[in-house]
Amino acid sequence: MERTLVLVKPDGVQRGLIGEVISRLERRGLKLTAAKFMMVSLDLAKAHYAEHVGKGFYEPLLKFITSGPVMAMVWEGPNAVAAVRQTMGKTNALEAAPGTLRHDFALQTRFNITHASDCPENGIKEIDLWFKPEELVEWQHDLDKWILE
Ligand code: FUP
Repeated sequence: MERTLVLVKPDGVQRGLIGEVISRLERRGLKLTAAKFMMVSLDLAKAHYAEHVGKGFYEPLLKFITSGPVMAMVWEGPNAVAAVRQTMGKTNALEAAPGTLRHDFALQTRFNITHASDCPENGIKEIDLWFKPEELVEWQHDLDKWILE
């Protein structure tokens, strides 16, 4: 089953949206596999956003993601990466479809509430970066029989 890393970023935490994000992913039928509430070290932030080194928004992005606690999670399900990205909406909240988290709770790009892995390969890499293997919980999601074909 596919897994994806989801972060409720410092703006989402400060705005009291952890529950909203979790609730939407639960209602969607995805399965929570790991979660931790944590401060992000500069090293972790740099590793996570390595692809953006040198871009104009890189330094402000590092400052933002290390500015307060984040809720880091792993969610699992068929096509979990695409499903979660769909629930989040486009990176720039102004382009996010109505009903998506970013549309409903954000206006611009930096303060866009959540992060979610953008492809299955990055999902694997990011989960490896943020979680130790023993932090991933294997459990039976009994509702799967009403959600998964
Ligand atoms: P996403 O995969 O949706 O998180 O988006 P990106 O990996 O392209 O960007 C990572 C983060 O950088 C975004 F969530 C917000 C920030 N960003 C900006 O602040 N300005 C930009 O022009 C692009 C991204």
